[in-house]
Amino acid sequence: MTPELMKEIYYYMALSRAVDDRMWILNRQGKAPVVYSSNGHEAAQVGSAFALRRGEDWIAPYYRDLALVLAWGMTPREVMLHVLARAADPNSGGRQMPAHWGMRRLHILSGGSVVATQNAHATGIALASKMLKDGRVAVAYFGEGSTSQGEFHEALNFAAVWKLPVVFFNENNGYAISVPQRKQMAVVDVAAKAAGYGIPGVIVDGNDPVKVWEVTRAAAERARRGEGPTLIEAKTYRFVPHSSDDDDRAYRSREEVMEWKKRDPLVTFEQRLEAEGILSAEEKAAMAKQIRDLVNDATDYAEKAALPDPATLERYVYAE
Ligand SMILES: Cc1ncc(C[n+]2csc(CCOP(=O)(O)OP(=O)(O)O)c2C)c(N)n1
Ligand SMILES: [Mg+2]
Repeated sequence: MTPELMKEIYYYMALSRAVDDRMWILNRQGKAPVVYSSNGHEAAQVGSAFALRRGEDWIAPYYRDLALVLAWGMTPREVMLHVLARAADPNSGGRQMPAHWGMRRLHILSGGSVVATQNAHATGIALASKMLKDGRVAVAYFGEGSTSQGEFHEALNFAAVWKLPVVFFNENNGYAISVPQRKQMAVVDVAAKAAGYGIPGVIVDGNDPVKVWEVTRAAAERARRGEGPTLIEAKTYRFVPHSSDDDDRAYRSREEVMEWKKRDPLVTFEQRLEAEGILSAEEKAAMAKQIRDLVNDATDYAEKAALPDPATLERYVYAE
């Protein structure tokens, strides 16, 4: 990976953390109804995004994927319009629940709230790509808890049999809201589930964006060669509660959170870039200022934007 790409990945990780932090403030101010955070998952999401053809391939994200959609090309303004449910929200015109990402322009598939369904959707898109021979790869993102759902298994099986150009990207943070992984499944690694479908299952340190980039690139290349899907398991951790409606003190110790915090991907990657002479103090400061300005601009822009007109309430619900 070139130093330029490392810096770009770092930039998007830092941008996401800053947008994320602002979303929580807006929530606590009573302005954003509910917040789902990618805080802690940035390396997995941004590292994988840059291994794909951003805006050209298809992604089927889930609610945890703020850093992913930012790295994919959604602007902070567009994110904030969604977070504050404004009429101009390009994801859904302020109609979907927050963190339900979807943009036709960027090939981000609109998802449902039912976890794991995006695996089946991405598999369907990959089947279309195979029929159209358009060379695109579809990537589904999902938590480890959702791999207990039927759609996960149906999607892997179908995609494997048909050798579809799809990548199943698991962000394993060890919890499904309050349920720890050991109560969710009897295997230690989600990647082990790939064997049941005859496809490769790859485990990667989800807090290292370079390693994530490498395995995602390999999986995308394999998919484009027509050799079929790969299941990637990026092991990571979320540092904040499941959502702004959750209190994680009820189910995990502060000691455990602090232990993982030592491996905060944003901090460790920054330290690495500095140690390797890739990111200077001046560049870091300039980036921080650029990000601060962008987040402030996006917040002001979205706060001033109009809410959806109540007269349009039934639009997209009933045929017109
Ligand atoms: C089929 C289904 N069951 C339950 C829920 C409620 N729910 C929303 S998120 C979530 C936890 C999912 O955990 P995981 O897949 O590990 O993702 P994470 O939030 O940890 O990234 C649950 C149970 C749902 N949306 N869909
Ligand atoms: Mg989880």
